[in-house]
Amino acid sequence: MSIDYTLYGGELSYFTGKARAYMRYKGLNWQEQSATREVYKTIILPHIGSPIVPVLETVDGDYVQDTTDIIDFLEQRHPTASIYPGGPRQKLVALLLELYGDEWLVMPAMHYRWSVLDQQRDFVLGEFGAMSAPDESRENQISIGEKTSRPFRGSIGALGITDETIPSIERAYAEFLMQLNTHFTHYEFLLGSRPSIGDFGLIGPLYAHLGRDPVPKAMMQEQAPEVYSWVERMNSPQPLSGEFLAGDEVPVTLLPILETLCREQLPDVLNVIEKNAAWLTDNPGGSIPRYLGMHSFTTGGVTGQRVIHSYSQWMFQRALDHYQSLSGADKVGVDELLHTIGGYESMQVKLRHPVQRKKGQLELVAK
Ligand SMILES: N[C@@H](CCC(=O)N[C@@H](CS)C(=O)NCC(=O)O)C(=O)O
Repeated sequence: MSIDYTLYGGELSYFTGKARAYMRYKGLNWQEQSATREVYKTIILPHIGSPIVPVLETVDGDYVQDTTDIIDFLEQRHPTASIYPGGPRQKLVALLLELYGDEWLVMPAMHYRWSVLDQQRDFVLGEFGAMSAPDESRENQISIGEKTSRPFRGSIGALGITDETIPSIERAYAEFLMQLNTHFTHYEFLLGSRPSIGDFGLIGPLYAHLGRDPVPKAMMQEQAPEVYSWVERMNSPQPLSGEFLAGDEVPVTLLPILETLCREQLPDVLNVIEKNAAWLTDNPGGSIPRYLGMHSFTTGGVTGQRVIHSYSQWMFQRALDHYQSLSGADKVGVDELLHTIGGYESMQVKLRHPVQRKKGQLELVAK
């Protein structure tokens, strides 16, 4: 029997974990292939133009890059058991938590992979080497991983992970783990017994890095065993099963996490939007560089500098478009939630320059 989809990625990759969990939940006819040097050279670079994973290939020879686009492409083809809740509150929460997993939890994920490398060196470097060269000996994989992981290792300062911010990143992550652990003592997934796009956003950081690399995995198992069980559920789901909570309910156990998201991440995203708009005003019709210099951010009460990731606007726009399409009782219900979690003001932003992705490039353009 031919395979409908191939996902090129790796067990160690943040975003491959997100797409993989989704494809398993949908019960698709698919396979995963390691993004070896050969795959980068013959498939990823020619079709995507940049060395990035994961990439989805269809049996018809279509290629999709970016987990959000991969998921939406597959959702259209396989709509049964949609991972987008129908209720306006739940849908907003799911989209915001996808944004949080994709763009904010990258800090603890990269910190607990690279700042503690001395305690998990052979595992982490060996995994990089195993993805590029699965047939090499472990010893050779470690030395290959030493080279191929350099761009990732070298990026942590730009992500805001420095001696000054590390204690606050650790504090914020410990608090998040505890809050999520409380949530998962009551619920199977974020919004009931069915995983939503929010669950798939969170599994990115919480599997490959924080739930698999030895140091943070031990921490999760010890401090947040219910979160660890959720990671296992996400990786071996009962396909197409479960329901979202009735009555568009947002569990109170998610509120503290959403409050942190609104307080810490949304100011960062709003500043990205300003920077993107200024760039587009100066460069009409241009493709916004992926990184636009550095800006301040605050986590765990401490302020640092991190890269301005232009892409964050595109992710946030998904939540914003949903919110700004609401009216009547739906809007009233969502506004009540936004006031509770401190996100109301941020969601009133008017975009001077909405952005979109263009096939064949990673840089965003004006819509
Ligand atoms: N937003 C993208 C990001 C993909 C991504 O950042 N992949 C990492 C590995 S997990 C990578 O290949 N990064 C290289 C790069 O960003 O150039 C997605 O959802 O797929």
